[in-house]
Amino acid sequence: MKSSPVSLWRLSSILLVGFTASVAAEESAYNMTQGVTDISEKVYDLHMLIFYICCAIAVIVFGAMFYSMYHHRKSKGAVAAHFHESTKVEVIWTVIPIIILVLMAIPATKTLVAMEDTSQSDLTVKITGSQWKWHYSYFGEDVEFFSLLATSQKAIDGIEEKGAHYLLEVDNPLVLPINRKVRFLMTSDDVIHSWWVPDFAVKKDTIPGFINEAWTRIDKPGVYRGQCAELCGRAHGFMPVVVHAMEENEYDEWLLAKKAELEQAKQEAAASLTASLSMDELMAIGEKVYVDRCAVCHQVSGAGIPGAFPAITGSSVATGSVDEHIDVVVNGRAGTAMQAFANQLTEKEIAAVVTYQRNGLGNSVGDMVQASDVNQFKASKEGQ
Ligand code: HEC
Ligand SMILES: [Cu+2]
Repeated sequence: MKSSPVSLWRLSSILLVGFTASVAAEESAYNMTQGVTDISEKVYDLHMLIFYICCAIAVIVFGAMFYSMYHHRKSKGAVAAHFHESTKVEVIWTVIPIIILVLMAIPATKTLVAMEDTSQSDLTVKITGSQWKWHYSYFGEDVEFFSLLATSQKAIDGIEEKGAHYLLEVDNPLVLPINRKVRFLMTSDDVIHSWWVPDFAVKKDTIPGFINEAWTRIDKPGVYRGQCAELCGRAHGFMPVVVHAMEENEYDEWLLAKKAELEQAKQEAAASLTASLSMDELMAIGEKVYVDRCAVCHQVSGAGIPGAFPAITGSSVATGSVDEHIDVVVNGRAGTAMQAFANQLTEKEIAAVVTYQRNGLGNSVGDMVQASDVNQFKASKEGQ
């Protein structure tokens, strides 16, 4: 029995070291990711360093504790000492932790300072959170778009099988070049969201009325996924972040193609202002827009959620004056979750979704709204 305390000590240290080593194993599912940027690497190293320091402290403190409890136990005839107020001990157990804390603060501060240094960036992307999607705008490039959840409602409801990237897939991912310093300017249209991509070690709140800065320089091409990390309302879990990191030349090509695509969409939208669509066409486009963009609040059936989101079925707006209906959709309702869709949807889409709300979802007003009506409405408001 004499060797017991020693083997106990040994056992506990073996257990701890074993646990630490397995947790530290590369890309363990239980550990932080090492990521694909210099900063994420630094954050990971910092995390591991602090973790090992904690482990060492735990081994020493618990080791001393268990050893004393075992070695000086009552059945062995140990008698408690009766000293207190030892200045020497108090100084030691104050000074040692202070030294440890200072030693930990040095690398932590270095990493934090590096994370905040957004200077000398090669490109700037403005990220705007809004319920419940992200908007990306490339500074000086005339490229901007919304990024919406791409997982189907059926998969969410469990009717369809859930894919590999369930709730972590979007229609338009943010595309970034590798090896270039990207500065992010982050803000929000409504409530506080947080743009988080673990692989970049970037996680920053987007706050209405404020602009926060962050940056990244990605080392490896790939698709990186993240989420909104700030509880932002009902569909908080449905606004993922997907970043497609490309080789630099690929990115340049993508940017050109995207510009051309957006330009073409603009021209089509302009052309559609004079086109007159049939009721069937309006309803078909309107239903798609409604399901994609409005149903998250007003529900696919149009029933809304009592107390939070008004029903469209039987709504006095959706069955009342067309102008007021267009007004709500174009300008939103200030101070509520009903956002202004003027810059999110084309005139054609607004016309279609308004028509759909008036003639679908249990309503049957019978009138049609064309893109030109929406355009006229906007023009009349501009003069005021
Ligand atoms: C983020 C949630 C949200 C989304 C998305 C949303 N709405 Fe709304 N909507 C609201 C809220 C909240 C109100 C009530 C505003 C108020 O209190 O005046 C509202 C009100 C309305 C009304 C007036 C209803 C009434 O009876 O007062 C219409 C019409 C409407 N929304 C149309 C749309 C359309 C069209 C879309 C999609 C393009 C859409 N909404 C998307 C939250 C939303
Ligand atoms: Cu959010």
